[in-house]
Amino acid sequence: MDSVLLHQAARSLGDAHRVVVFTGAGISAESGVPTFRDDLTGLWARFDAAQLATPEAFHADPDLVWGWYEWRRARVRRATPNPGHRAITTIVDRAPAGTVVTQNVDDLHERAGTRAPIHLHGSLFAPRCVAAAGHPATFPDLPEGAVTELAEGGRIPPPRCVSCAALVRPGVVWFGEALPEAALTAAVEAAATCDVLLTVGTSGVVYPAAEVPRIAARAGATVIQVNPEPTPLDPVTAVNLRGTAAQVLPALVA
Ligand code: BV8
Repeated sequence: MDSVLLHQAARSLGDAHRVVVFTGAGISAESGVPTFRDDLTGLWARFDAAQLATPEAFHADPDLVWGWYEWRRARVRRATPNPGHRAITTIVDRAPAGTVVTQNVDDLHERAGTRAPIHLHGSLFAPRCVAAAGHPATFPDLPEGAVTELAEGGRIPPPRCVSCAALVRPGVVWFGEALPEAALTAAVEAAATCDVLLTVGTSGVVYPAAEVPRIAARAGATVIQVNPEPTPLDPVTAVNLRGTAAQVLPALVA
């Protein structure tokens, strides 16, 4: 890792009053949670995640899609935050005004001590009823064994909502669905008014979330990127740190 760039990024973060950290699936990769564009394994190998993460897929085969999300929930439950998550908690705690905006549906930022991250795409841990009201669904969690037996994925019938008996669905934002208005508004407001935006582990191709770092750049913020690969965010990045989250981020708070 280029020590001059690291020093430049650490200084920008240290001088900033308002800091936004924008994360994608790559921040959880070193916790063992596959990224969205990693090849899926086992039964899921024959599916494309973006095909499964749609209302149409759930409507066509609710047991398959619910099974996929239960498999992912079980994997996240077994995962632990990595040094990258913990460094992000330190970065936002040190800033006078720090905000985490995540595209991820896992709870690893929360488990690393980050308070109230903005979840643009919902959460694996907030299933809801499919009825229009979309009221939170309460239902017994599947016994851990039930999902690990399907470790490489398999059909699990979704539970029924206890208050209206409609199907329960994952509490995530699928492709073709609108993002939660309050979350998107808060993320755009934070990006438009920050001094530094640190983007970590995102391919920057899923919209409207991918607008967030671009809004910050247009508003004159310094954009710092942490990613082992080039991304479409390179042109709006002032300091490009080519490396993984768990390697680079701790060096920014050392
Ligand atoms: C909507 C929840 C309208 C579900 C997800 C404008 C232009 C083009 C297309 C569109 C557009 N507007 C809308 C669209 C369509 C679509 C879209 O963006 N398609 C893309 C694919 C072209 N968007 C939508 O459908 C959105 N809805 O616009 O609705 C509307 C409006 C009003 C009313 C009705 C409708 C909804 C999008 C949300 C989809 N849901 N997740 C689930 O998780 O199952 S998105 C999904 O992708 C995940 O949340 C994921 O986080 C997200 C983005 O991917 P990344 O996080 O970037 O992950 P990825 O795997 O791609 O990349 C990982 C990166 O990490 C890589 O760069 C890699 O190099 C790096 N990395 C790997 N290891 C590490 C690392 N980095 C650091 N350290 C490491 N160790």
